[in-house]
Amino acid sequence: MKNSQSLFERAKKIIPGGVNSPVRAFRSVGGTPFFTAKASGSRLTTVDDKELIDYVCTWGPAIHGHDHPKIREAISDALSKGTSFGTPGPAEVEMAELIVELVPSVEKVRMCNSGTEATMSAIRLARGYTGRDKIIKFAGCYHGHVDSLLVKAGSGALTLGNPDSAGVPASFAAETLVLPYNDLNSVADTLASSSEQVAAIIVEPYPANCGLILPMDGYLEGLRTLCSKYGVVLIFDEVMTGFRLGLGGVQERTGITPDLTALGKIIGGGLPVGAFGGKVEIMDHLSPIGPVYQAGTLSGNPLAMAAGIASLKLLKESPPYDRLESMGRELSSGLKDMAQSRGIPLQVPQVGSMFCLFFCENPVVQFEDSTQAKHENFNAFFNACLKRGLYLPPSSYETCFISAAHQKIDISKTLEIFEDSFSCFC
Ligand code: KE4
Repeated sequence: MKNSQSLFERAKKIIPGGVNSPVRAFRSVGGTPFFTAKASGSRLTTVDDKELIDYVCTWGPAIHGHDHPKIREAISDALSKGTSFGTPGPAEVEMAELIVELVPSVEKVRMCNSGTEATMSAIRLARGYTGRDKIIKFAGCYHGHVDSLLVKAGSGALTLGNPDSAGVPASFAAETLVLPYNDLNSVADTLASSSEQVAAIIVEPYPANCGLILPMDGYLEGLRTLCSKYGVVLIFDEVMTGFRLGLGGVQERTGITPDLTALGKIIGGGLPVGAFGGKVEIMDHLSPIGPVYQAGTLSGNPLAMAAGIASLKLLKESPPYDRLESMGRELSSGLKDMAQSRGIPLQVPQVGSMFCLFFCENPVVQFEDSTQAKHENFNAFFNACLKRGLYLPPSSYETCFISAAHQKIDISKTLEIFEDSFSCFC
């Protein structure tokens, strides 16, 4: 009989932890992870035949909800012509033109197969372009499982208590300087003393892998000014926020233009994808025209391109961002009111279709603040919601996503379940 428990027992025998990505194991929230049988719109259906309202949206890609007919049709059409060519194909040109058109910083772009590849390649490119070795990242930010970026990382690394992963040589980690987010002085001091060694600053402009943290006024502008002053490449990791918070992501919302941008998730329409792009003078350092090597068997895969192009065209044709913002505000203010009326300390930072729950008294402006939140309260609330048919990300260091497939009925049902789930604190 196929149910989550039996599947998980089988999986644990042959897949480390029973999962192909650690955060899926529910290690921090407890219990057995459910296995998904199918997904459609705003809902997941588990192999135990339980329907859940989904606020993970496969960690971001499903901005249109699951199994959107236009995306399914695009994949099916591409499939009829083959699955992979290993040569240039027309869909790669169309995808690149869309990204260049929509993302302010991108003059040229290279496709790859994951957000990790995108950030890894952007870092290597910045090092090759500047001839410098060190990079600056921010505590709690997660940029995929790149050796040089698994230093004080967020997301699953933080969730499972290994923000500095084993297996990363000290010599590699030594090239990564970790500073606190939202603290411009620390960046200014570091660059004043060692800018000639620093190739790049990589930042999630709105960190969403240690919960959701928003920049203080002037912070991102300050990073831009400092990078320009010292010739340091500013990399915005918009793997999560790209096309999620607007067609041009955070860089369009803020008017701050990085030198390079990493993308992923939404641009693949649910299929494996990544991309990095930026200024021509930097991008032209990439092989085959430049000295920085980067490659991929399945980069620009025709099925992923078809799904991604359909996803981006849907966003262009009818941008869902105002409705996503309104649903985000409704859920975050509902949660805050429910907690306040019960005297439960809760912060619910929200922007667009992204929000998270920090069970703590004060607003979270830095990673350290997020570690002070009561994670046991999040875990209890997560499980109370799940029991009632609501799937939040299984870690207080992740961020919830709303899709354009969420309807009023989902939002009102969600608020009902939130209300009822607070009983877990009684
Ligand atoms: P992937 O290699 O997982 O496609 O992308 C890595 C990545 C890079 N940059 C940012 C800002 C990211 O959020 C991610 C991946 N996000 C996590 C969720 N927080 C993916 C989920 C998982 O690891 O299973």
